[in-house]
Amino acid sequence: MDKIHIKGLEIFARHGVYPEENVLGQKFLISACLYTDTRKAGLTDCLEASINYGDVCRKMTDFMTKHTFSLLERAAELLARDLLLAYPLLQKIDLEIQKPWAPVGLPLQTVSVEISREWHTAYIALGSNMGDRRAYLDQAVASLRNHPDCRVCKVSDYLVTAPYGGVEQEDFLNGVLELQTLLPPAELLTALHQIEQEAHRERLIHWGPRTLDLDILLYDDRIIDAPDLHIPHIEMHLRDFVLIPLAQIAPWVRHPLTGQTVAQMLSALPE
Ligand code: PH2
Ligand code: MG
Ligand code: MG
Repeated sequence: MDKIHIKGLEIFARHGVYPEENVLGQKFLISACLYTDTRKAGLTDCLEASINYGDVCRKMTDFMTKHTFSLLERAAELLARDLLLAYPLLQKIDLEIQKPWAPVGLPLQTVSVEISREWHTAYIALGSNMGDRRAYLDQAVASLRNHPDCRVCKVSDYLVTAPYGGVEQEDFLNGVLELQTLLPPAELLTALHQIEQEAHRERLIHWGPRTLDLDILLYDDRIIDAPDLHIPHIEMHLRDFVLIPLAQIAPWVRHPLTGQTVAQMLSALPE
């Protein structure tokens, strides 16, 4: 992707672990690489088609002087997030904050923290087979829409499906949504669990009846096998109640392990 660089923006601010640092303040230097598609601005010469780096510098300066944090890590984390939320054309940022006068009592050139943060694309499966199923799914979509670090891009139609997996239970209402998120996978999972809790989800029977089930199907093209989180969802390619709604909103998306598109996985399902 194209990049806009800002190097060595000087800001006098009050971040630090030592109380003197919070009172006296010191110099900070910010460098950033802003990842954005500059093609349209390149063709039209219109500032509105790009990210105004002057504006970004002012925003960084305001942010750094308005707050006082102990850690450079904290300043970098929150500043990166602030910028990713403020500029719709900003896809990713590499951000470095230097503290050249760090009071460590030894002669150093500078210390710094550098981080990379970006918008990720995730597909989430929604299911309910207890109570007002539609209201539970709608509430889940609304909760994700209200989450500050998530943007819901597309929501499939909901469909009634027979229970899969052998447990005798009521029919499900299922759907899938596409999300842009700043949350890493484990934090996204925690956010989904919290929304399930708000729907009074109880984990009684494995694969049993539930008010609300939210599963991460895909997260960019990442492959994750942690004890409590498998991405892609291990059975997504076998489940019509996942593939039918997913094919409605993202038929061309590929399974990162098999390379098959959603449309191909759906047509490979037995009748
Ligand atoms: N979820 C399960 C088990 N079986 N069957 C249908 N039709 N829909 C589901 O969402 C579903 C299921 C475990 O998550
Ligand atoms: Mg599930
Ligand atoms: Mg689940």
